[in-house]
Amino acid sequence: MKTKITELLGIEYPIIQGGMAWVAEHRLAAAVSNAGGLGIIGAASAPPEIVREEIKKCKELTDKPFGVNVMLLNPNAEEVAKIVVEEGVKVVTTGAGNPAKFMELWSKAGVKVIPVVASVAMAKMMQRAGADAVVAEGMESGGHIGSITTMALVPQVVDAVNIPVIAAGGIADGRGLAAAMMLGAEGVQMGTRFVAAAEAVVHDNYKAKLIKATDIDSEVTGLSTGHPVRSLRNHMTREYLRLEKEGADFMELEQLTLGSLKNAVVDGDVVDGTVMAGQISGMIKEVKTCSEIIQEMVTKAKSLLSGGRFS
Ligand code: TUI
Repeated sequence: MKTKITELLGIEYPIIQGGMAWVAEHRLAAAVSNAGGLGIIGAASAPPEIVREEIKKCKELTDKPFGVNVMLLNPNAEEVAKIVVEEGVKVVTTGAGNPAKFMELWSKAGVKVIPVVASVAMAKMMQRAGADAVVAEGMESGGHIGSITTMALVPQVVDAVNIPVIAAGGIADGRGLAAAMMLGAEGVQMGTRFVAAAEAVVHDNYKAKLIKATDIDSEVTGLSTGHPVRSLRNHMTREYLRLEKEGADFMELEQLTLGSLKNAVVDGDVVDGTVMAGQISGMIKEVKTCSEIIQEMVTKAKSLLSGGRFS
C-alpha cells in the first residue's frame, strides 16, 4: 500500500500509532513498526532520561523506523526535543500545542516532523513552519482533543495544505482507512485500537473496560479549562463534570485528575482513574496483536478501495 506517507517514512503500510501517554512505550512502538506501520513512543510527561532509555530499548526490538511523540504541555519538551535528535530518531509527532520553536532543530537534523493538528489554521501554520506532514485529528479521538470531527476536518485540511495529511480520530479498521483515503488522506493514525493490542503494556482492567464500552460510553471533561479530554465514563468523569457544572476552579479540577491516567493504565484503577479512549471504543471487541490489526485493516481497505464495497 504505497502512499506519500509510506514513501516519506520508509514504512510498508500508511498506519501510524498514536503517541499515547503511559501506553505508547517501547514494546508497543516496536510491535507496530515490526508489523509494517510506524510505532511511536509517547514521551508525554516522562523525565527526559526515561525517554532516552525508551528509545534505546525500542532500537533493540526493531530495526524498522519508529518515532517519538513530543507532548507540548510537558515543561521538559525542549530537553526531549534534543534527545530525539541525539538518539537519531527518524520521525517526531507532536501534540497538544504548537511545535514551531523546535522545527528548525529537527529539520536540520533530518528528523521528519509531523505535528498533530485539530484545525485548518494550525495545519497551515505547521506547513509554513516546515512540517513534512500533518496528522489531522478529529474530536472522536481519545485524550486531548479539538472541536471538529474527522469527517469535517480531514478534507478541509487536505484542501488547505500541500504536504501529506494523515487522518486520526474514529479510525480502527479497514473501513476507516479506506474512508480516510477517500477524504484525501495519505494515511491514518490510530490510538484506541492499539491500546487493546496484545503488545500494549496496559492493565487488563483498562483493556477490559475498552472492550466492554459501547459507542456512547465516552465523555469529554475539561471543556471549561480549555483542555478538553475524552475518556470512558466512570466515577472520575462524573465527579469532574459535576464540579465543572458547579463552576469549580482549575486547581480543584486538576486535583481530581493528577496522576489519574497512570493510575488507570498502570494500576488498573478504571473507577477513579482516567481511561482515555476514543468514540471508536464500541467497535473494539477483542485484544489482537499489532500484526493482526494491521494485516486485517490493509486487506479490507485494499478490497474496498479497489471497488469491493459489496463483496
Ligand atoms: O495531544 C493529543 N492528545 C493527547 S495529549 C495528552 S496528555 C494530556 N493529559 C491531560 C490533559 C491534557 C493533555 C492526552 N492526549 N492529541 C493531539 C492534539 N493536539 N489534539 C489537539 C491538539 C492540539 C491542540 C492545540 C494541537 C495544537 C494546539 O494548538 C494550540 C496552540 O495554539 O498552541
